[in-house]
Amino acid sequence: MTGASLLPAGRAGRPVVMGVVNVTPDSFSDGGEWFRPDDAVAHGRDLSAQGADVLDIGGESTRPGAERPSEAEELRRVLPVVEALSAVAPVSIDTMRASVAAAALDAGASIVNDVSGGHADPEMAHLVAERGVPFVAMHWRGHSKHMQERARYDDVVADVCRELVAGVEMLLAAGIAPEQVVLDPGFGFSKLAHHNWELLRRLDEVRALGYPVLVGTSRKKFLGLVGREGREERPPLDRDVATAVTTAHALVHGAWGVRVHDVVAAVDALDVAVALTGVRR
Ligand code: PMM
Repeated sequence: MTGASLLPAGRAGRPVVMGVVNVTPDSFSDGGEWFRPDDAVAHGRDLSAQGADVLDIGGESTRPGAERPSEAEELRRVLPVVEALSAVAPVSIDTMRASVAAAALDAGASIVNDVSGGHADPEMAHLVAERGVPFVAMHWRGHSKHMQERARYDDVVADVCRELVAGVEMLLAAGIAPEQVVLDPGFGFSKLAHHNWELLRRLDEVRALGYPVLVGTSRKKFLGLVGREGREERPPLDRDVATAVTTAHALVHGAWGVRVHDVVAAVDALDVAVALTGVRR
């Protein structure tokens, strides 16, 4: 049986702009900046006022090598922020734990964003099916501690697409409705710089799987390496211009949404891309 998709739409012909609210001490680009709940809530309000259509709240850093917080600690970080920001904008909960997703949905979140695509916690797909909410399923090959050892592909786009399709089959078998599924190729997760570029270049092949696609390139390492041969990589906070270029590219290649830290830059880039190309969502 199919029903209506509960996925939000972007404004003014833009894809959905998902603003990142990391309630973590150790995320790679903004770790610690919004760790206090009041700061995270104020930041989310700012992102919403700047044009974010969804606020993506996470309490676990997924930077390469990161240690996982306990479940209790993750809940402590995200719940007050989810509760406060759900009154401001639609909220997605960025978690790999079904228990955290359940508590966040109870607190007002309306989308689950799981960087493991339901693979890290066997309860996740059942929970999402039961709640009937949209689910962002990202391409994933293992927890952050070891993920970069798994960045080996024959053809990164074909391999990622095949693994995404296998993941969707598992989600649908658990009872998730296909119209609630969003796919994400997982930029930077078990990917080297050239893998990320190839996935961006061939985003149409990910689109061709028939599901809405979320692009999460914001401030990632490969954007800090570009044009820096022989010099240090650009630090995360200096990657927003590069991110904006990939954001415009995501629109032109049919992405449903972009997950970004700098919402002002993303909205600007999308408006320019719409005006320039005539492509709208
Ligand atoms: N990247 C991060 C965290 N969550 N979720 C999705 N769906 N896609 C991503 O690419 C993604 C994500 C890591 O970035 P951050 O530490 O800056 O939040």
